[in-house]
Amino acid sequence: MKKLLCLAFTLLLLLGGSFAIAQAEATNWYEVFVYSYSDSDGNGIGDFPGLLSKLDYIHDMGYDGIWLMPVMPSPSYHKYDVTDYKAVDPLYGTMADFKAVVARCQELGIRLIIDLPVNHSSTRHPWFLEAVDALKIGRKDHPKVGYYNFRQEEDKGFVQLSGTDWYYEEQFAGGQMPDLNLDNPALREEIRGILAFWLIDVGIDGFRLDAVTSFYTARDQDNIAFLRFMKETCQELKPDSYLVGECWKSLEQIAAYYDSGIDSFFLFPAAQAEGYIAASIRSRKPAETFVKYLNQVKAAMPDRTLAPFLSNHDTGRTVGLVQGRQLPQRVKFAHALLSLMGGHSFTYYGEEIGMLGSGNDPNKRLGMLWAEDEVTKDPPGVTAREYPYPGVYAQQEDPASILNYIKKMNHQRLKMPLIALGKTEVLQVTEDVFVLKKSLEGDSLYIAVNCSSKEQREISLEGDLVLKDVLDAGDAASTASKAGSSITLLLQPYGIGFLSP
Ligand SMILES: [Ca+2]
Ligand SMILES: [Ca+2]
Repeated sequence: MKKLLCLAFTLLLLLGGSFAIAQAEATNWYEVFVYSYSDSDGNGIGDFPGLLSKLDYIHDMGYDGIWLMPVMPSPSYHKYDVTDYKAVDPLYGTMADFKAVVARCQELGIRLIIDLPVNHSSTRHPWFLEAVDALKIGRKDHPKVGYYNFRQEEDKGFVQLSGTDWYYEEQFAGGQMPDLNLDNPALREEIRGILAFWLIDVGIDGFRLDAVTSFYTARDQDNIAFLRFMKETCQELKPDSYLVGECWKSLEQIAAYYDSGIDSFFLFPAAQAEGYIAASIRSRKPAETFVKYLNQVKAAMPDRTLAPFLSNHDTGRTVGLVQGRQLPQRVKFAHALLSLMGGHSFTYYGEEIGMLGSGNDPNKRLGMLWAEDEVTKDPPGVTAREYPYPGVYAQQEDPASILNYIKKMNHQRLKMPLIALGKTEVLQVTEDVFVLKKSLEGDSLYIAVNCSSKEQREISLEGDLVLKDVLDAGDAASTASKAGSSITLLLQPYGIGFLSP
């Protein structure tokens, strides 16, 4: 029996061999703000048990990775200023509640990463409080003073410590987030301990690294060196851990940061209103425009694992980017273009139901709309609150909803890993049609896309190809017919066909 099992396992390994890498990494990531996701105890604020109750939904939607915005104790609602790097905020629940989320993610095959803001701490972190107390009594050699960037002269980005002639670095306006001195050896040891705590003791799969270009202000090479330390440390602690960095910069700068060895960096140039995806959709030559951007990305970083996204907690949401209030098909197609960029795509919670968010930050972090009577309370400071499309439960019942489109798209990415992980080549492009070939280890997938919002398009491809699936934004289905050695697709407006040899 043991031998048989062993043989079956070997066969599985052999069969699965060509996608061994694909299965180990998540490609469909979902960003969750716990505060605004799901409330379990009726206080109106999202929490870990609430998130736990929605993990089956996330899994069912075809997401195989989750990024949680900061979960560590913090005085702010967004929690990007941490007071304890080895605990969870009691507002969200206990560590046991968090570990239940970790365990269920593991059962569902979902990779879980958390936000790690180590550019700065909270002013209320004990390290900072100890440092301040020490400086107030003239003890500038106190070990915790070395954890921060204190100096005695005024400078841009420095805030005066009240009652002293000392200033501390604070690069984010507000004075509540003092910059950590990442060169300090004792602090580096603390950080190693923090990474070990989460990866080993708690059992998560990695981190989203916040504000990586601010580690050392205007010193890219030092930032890259610190990121290399982070990657090497995580690798040592947990070889298959995953790190994704927030490098909110140009394509060329992002490409340079990949030299740190960090797995991925968010592809900011693809996101937001002026980004590749929204700009392509608004263009009069959408296919040409999108392909031009794909080629730019490929030229800048031919062998990197991309992390494209449309929107996140700091940006406007997709509905606003593509004037999608009245045009759900545009919202759907924006997500399809995101999916076709390749790599690990990141989708902000609520995008799958076409939530809206723009203006000040809290507006971009509204409660997830499950139903009219199931939504968390607004984060503090919200000035605009509008949900242009129905909630999750209503959209689940509607085959034409944005939610069901994204669900189908996510599952296509899981079934056809080449969409995310294949090397991309452009085979054809006209003003509003393009064909991509994605290849990996001898396998290939052809993807034909009609970027026209109104017209059907016919596309012929040579070779013995079979239509595997279609993705349509409207009611009519795209089709294919074979004639001799070629196949002709009839693609509906915004229709996509997937073919393989
Ligand atoms: Ca709650
Ligand atoms: Ca810094």
